Amino acid sequence: MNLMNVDYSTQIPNNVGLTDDARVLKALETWHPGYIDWWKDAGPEGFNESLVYLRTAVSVDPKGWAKFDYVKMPDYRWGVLLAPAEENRKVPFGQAYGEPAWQEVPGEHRAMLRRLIVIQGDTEPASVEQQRFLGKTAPSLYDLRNLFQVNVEEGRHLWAMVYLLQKYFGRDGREEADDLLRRRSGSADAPRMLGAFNEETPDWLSFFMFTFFTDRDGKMQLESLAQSGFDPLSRTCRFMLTEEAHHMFVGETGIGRTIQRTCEAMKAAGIEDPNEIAKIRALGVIDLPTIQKKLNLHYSLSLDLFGSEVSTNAANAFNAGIKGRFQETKIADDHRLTGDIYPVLKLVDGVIRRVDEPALTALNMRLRDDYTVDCGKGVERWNKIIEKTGVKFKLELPHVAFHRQIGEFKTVKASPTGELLDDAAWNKRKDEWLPSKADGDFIAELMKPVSEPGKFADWISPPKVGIDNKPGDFEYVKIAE
Ligand code: BYC
Ligand code: FE
Ligand code: FE
Repeated sequence: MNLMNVDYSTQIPNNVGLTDDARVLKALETWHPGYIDWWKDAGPEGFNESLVYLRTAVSVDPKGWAKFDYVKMPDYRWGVLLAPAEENRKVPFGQAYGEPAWQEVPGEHRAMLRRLIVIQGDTEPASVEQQRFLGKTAPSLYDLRNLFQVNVEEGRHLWAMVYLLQKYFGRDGREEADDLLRRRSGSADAPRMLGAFNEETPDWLSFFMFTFFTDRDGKMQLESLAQSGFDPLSRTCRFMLTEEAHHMFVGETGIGRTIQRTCEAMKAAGIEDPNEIAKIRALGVIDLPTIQKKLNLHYSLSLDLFGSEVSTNAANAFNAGIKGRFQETKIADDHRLTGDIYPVLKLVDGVIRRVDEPALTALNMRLRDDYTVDCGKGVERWNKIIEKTGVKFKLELPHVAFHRQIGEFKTVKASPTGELLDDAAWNKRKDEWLPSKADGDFIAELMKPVSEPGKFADWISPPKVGIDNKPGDFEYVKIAE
């Protein structure tokens, strides 16, 4: 079989030869009903009978891997897809640098590898759970379809990790696979593993921020795992990254269209000052300072996903050849990092300072820095949209010490510019920097569903082009009554 193409003859579409792997096929088929139960219990509420115009992977050929068609979401063909094997691939970093990549789990790194795969797997269904109710308030059928596309693909990412667990981790892999369906975002007794995945995604502005900032953490983490010396993980993550691009597109264009609409409404009403919040809100659009607050929230929550700036876990994973750096193979150094240093922002005697740390323990910080650069480019593109309308306002990423729950700055309070504050000063000003209850109520009021083909809610501009080049009035979702 050509492993570029996907085998649809089994219940679980795949390009990993499941027809010849009875044990794993059986394990996945046994897991499948629980997954469908999870989807119905925790996935998009109220749309399981609707026909959604979705893309499904039919190949892993970068030149043409997807087809578009109407499907009911529970019938979506969630599959196990690995990017093509790279011939003679070598472990690209760590102590085993240059040795042939592993096709089986190295015994001594089994626990670490399992933990990373489980954490990665846990985030995927968590995001679907967080986005469960958004379908009820979608600003258009186009946006509704994009939400569902993201949701089914996050579901597929769970399948991707569950395949690795079932194939390579025997009995404990099976137990972990079951636990991935048992935990729930925000649950008191069985929460999801990482902080940001237990937060709410209450409205569409949050959804767009989440897909811009949190899916981008996904991109960075997948990029580092795609470097893994454990080849099946590398190939799995490489294909997931192909899908991830669309998730970040949804976030970036969603915010871009919101900004566009706000600025146009301000101009049309002759409002020059972006801080005339009441007047701007009266136009039925979201004022830019509130968008900045949402940005502050989602960026800071996502920074927490990188773990501590200084981490022996990160050093161990790198030494072991399990988790590399962003674009590891493009970096010109010895890929072992013994003796190297990296500057880390730390809190030293109550002051934020850059301190040289061993590069190996500073890997989380390095990945987070790469992430910040990537986020910054998107923010620049948003600012271009504002600038073009003539409105005087600039969105900015807050300082990394702002509003942190994990790492160096979790014990202090800092303003978005990185000024350290006492509790009293923080409490007095935090509503200027993070969405307040009143901001949430205002946004919630705007969230009225629009389900007529080609129509959009008043707070957001239409997209420039349709999905799969469809015309503006295309019926992306045929909603079942
Ligand atoms: N919340 O050495 P440390 C995605 C724990 S998103 C709660 O600082 P390490 C997606 C940590 O477990 C990408 N706990 O950190 C996006 C450890 O506990 P133990 C998901 C946290 O291990 C949108 C302790 O604190 N993938 O795909 O170097 C939609 C000290 O840890 C948190 C991955 O994250 C937290 N935020 O790095 C859908 C990749 N942070 O061991 C999907 C896999 C840390 O002492 N995961 N802790 O009990 C990893 O690479 C690493 O586990 C982390 C943490 C980067 C997350
Ligand atoms: Fe994902
Ligand atoms: Fe994603």
